Amino acid sequence: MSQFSQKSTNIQADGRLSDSFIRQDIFVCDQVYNESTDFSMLYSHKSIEIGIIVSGSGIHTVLGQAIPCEAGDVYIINSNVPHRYFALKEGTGLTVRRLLFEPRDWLDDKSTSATCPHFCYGVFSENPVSAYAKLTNQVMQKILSLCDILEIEILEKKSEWRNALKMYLSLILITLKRYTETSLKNIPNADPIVWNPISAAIVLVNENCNDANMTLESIAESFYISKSHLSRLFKQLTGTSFSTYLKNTRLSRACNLLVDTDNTIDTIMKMCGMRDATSFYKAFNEYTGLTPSQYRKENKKGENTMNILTEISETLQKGKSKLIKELVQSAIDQGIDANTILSEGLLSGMGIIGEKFKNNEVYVPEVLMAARTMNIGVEILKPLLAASGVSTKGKVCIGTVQGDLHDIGKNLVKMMMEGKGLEVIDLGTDVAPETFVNTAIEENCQIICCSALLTTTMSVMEDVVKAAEKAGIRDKVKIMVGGAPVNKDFCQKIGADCYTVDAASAADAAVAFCEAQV
Ligand code: B1M
Repeated sequence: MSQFSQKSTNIQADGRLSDSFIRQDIFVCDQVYNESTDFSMLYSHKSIEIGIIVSGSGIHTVLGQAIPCEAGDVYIINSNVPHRYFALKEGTGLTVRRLLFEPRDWLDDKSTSATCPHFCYGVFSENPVSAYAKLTNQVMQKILSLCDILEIEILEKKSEWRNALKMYLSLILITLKRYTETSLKNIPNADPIVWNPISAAIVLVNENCNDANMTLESIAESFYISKSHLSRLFKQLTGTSFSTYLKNTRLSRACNLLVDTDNTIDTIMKMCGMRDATSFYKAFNEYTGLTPSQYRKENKKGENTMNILTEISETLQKGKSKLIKELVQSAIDQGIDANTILSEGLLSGMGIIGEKFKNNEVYVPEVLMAARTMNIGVEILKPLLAASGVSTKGKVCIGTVQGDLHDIGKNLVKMMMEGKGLEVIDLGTDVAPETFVNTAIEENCQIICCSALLTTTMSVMEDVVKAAEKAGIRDKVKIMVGGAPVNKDFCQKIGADCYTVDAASAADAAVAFCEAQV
């Protein structure tokens, strides 16, 4: 995406949240900040935003003022305040976990009033624009795990989800309120008397920038203040003149419309309140360095920019589970083979997340979201990966060994085995050696399949072999092992029967075992 784009999905044109009254996402900010970054490139929406920097460091621009930020920082931004995160230099980025909500949607008027010290506006008692807190690692983990629960509530919409959301959001706010009181810096400190008309003017511009008749004068009139007073306040607070702000907001909207819609350039020009083509083309070129059609060509997703498999990989890394469904389906519709979608899209994204996780560039919440996104993508591929209508060739039990909670690989192995016509009993994760063995006895399984992802849990596989020997079933049951840290030597060393590197070969090997027994 170009540095001029400021798309924010789920936020409607009027700045409100579209499908849920709390929205949360994780995004990586890799666009580089430079001194000339202008005010109109900042986001502003009609909701309060909590931004948690989970990794990296960069610049947080609030009202055009650049504030350095790093992992562990939390910002709470009041409604309508233009702000945005940027990377410091090319190739670096910061990851922000963001929560957006409209206080009036979930609290009564009394609690959301500026005088109520407990809830969101209480956070802004010191500064109407933003509040800042530097969190200790422990508090950060607490907030992130509350966000995890929120995410699950939002996704699953459990029966009492609204109440649950309210409760978790309140907990987050109360914790943050305490920490912002001891905050290191408050940025930028704006006087409400100065800030409020400017905030309102910004909202008006954002909502009505398609109106070619909108002027500083008409806005000043609607607030019963003089044009020169508004103009002075605007420049003083934002560092940008009103006319530049208005023009750039229109151009920024034009950029988004060029990328997000197939409207003609003429229609887009009108939708952005630009009066005539000559001045639009000139201003657009000054703003982006490109003509509108060049801009569209360079930035429009799909055909010529991002390959869909790369997009799947990137979407998985960002943990966008809703979007992954559409992308995987559209890759299938484009005729891309399911195995390719799995390996070059989903698994490739998971590999990158794994590397970042190793290097402390992302943390458990991001990995969890990526894992969930992976599972959702795999669900769509499932019928294609598994050959249907094959009669049962044998029975196996499978699980991730005790102490280990990783289940993506195990689930893939299960799916592939089912696809090959095996009946699979899934024991889940954290499975004790005795559970594998007892299940094999009770269910008459020909194979026990053990998966492990941690070097510390690999040794449990040897315990499974020993437990099978102890129970006297070792000659009746095959033991298969797999998972990233496992290899052939290890398999032989512990006395297991078979190691395979991936899920497909595990399924082939299992079928071969069962057929040999018949
Ligand atoms: Co964890 N994690 N994780 N993690 N995690 C790894 C494994 C790690 C390599 C990351 C890293 O540091 N680079 C590292 C292990 C280091 C080590 O032991 N050498 C690690 C760690 C340290 C941890 C925690 C300890 C982190 C922490 O809490 N500080 C913690 C442990 C929790 C626990 O289990 N007790 C933890 C937690 C998690 C999450 C919960 C956040 C999440 C798991 C979510 C889930 O599974 N539902 C998670 C994830 C997702 C990963 C990575 C990023 C991805 C694993 C994965 O699903 N890969 C992983 C890094 C990485 O692998 N790049 C990492 C995709 C999957 C398809 O591959 O499972 O290998 P895999 O399966 C392959 C093959 O191995 C084979 O088939 C599949 C391909 O077709 N296969 C078999 C698998 N089982 C088989 C069985 C067979 C045959 C083939 O026969 C029976």
